[in-house]
Amino acid sequence: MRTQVVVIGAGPAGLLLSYLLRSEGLDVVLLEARSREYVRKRMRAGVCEQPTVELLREIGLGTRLDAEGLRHEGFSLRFDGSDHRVALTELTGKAIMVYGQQEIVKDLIDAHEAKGWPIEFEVSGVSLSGLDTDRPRVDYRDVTGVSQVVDADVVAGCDGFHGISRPAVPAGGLRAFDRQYPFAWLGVLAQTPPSSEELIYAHHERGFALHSMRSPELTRAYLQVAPDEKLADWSDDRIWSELSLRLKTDADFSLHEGPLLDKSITPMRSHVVEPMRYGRLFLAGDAAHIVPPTGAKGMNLAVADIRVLSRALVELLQHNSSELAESYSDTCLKRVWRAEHFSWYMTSMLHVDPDADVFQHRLQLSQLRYTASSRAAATSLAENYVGLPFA
Ligand code: FAS
Ligand code: PHB
Repeated sequence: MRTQVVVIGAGPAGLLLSYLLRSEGLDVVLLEARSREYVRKRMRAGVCEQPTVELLREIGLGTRLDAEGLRHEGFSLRFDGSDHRVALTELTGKAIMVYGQQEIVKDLIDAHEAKGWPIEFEVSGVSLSGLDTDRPRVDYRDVTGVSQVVDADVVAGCDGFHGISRPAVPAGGLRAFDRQYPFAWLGVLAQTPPSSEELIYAHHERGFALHSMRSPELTRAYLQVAPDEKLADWSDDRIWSELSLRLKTDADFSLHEGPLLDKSITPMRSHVVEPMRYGRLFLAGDAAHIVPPTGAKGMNLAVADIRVLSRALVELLQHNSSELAESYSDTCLKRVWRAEHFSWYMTSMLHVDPDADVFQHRLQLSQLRYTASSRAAATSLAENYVGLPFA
């Protein structure tokens, strides 16, 4: 088989890249290891930056997002027993949209199917070769188990942190930067109306807690837990009790409990590879970088990468101009490192570090109190949170 671009992975990055390239008339093969149903149901990110929302609207994928998404103009930092609102829209003129990542994935899959653009689900044995030539090759087995070979002009590694693309780069081809945090997030989806109209990021001596939502009927919440925490040790009652303790304020706040529909534990790490390219392999999204989810940047960074990569590949493959492809990695890494710092900053300010001393704890509280009392500090946080303008 011969194509222009093989995209590995049908998460937000791979689906968006395939959609943008095919919209420009390029030939694409999109390979996904998991089933269509699994991909459509996988719950992850919840917050869309304004640039992400604007891009999805521009390409005709904003209808359901605007109908079902929840526009938010602020969120609360909860510490010292009270709420301190970060007035995002008043400070920046922008807003976020709470619209689950799995909804964006569904919209992108539906858009592919409406246009007859195939997605090969349930592939296996994907392997890459010839990445340092102008004719890279992708071997895989399709859903029926039949071996396939694709000769391409370019391979896009959109297969997430645990994919095969980044490891396909020979030793010395990439430099990795990594930081693992001494905690994880236990996340739940609950069939109960949110207990607050806006997100609450709570700093508490027992650990961080986040109150979010997916709809007027569904609450999404997270608890900081130990990195080796076992889900089996967390009954529904224990989860609600801990959330209630950590979200407690001096004001009247009552947590609406309800049946838990989903529970998961996500490790926390920061990771970046440089460059985000090796020959004809371009890495995007979690395949190239990971951020702790405290800053709600993961999925939004993937979208930003793809906006750059799609333009670069159209220029390269339709107009034989390699300038944007040559600058792809440098262009993306500027935004990546800004998001890495912001995510580290939000994580460090809000989580209890089990190895921290009293001095570090006092610094953390001082940062929170300064952010809550200084318009300049709050504006800096807000402009990063709503999403800095695309390059
Ligand atoms: P993804 O990991 O989403 O997609 C990669 C795709 O490649 C997957 O569908 C996978 O099945 C496929 N794949 C892997 N190997 C393959 C192979 N060999 N062949 C073919 N396909 C292959 N971000 C936030 O902003 N907020 C959050 O709350 C948040 N929570 C998260 C919770 C979890 C458990 C995880 C893992 C991540 C979370 N993130 C969050 C980050 C997340 O949203 C990512 O940033 C986002 O999914 C990145 O999208 P992709 O780069 O497309 O990678
Ligand atoms: C979510 O709703 O899943 C969510 C919101 C904000 C974050 C992380 C996750 O920072």
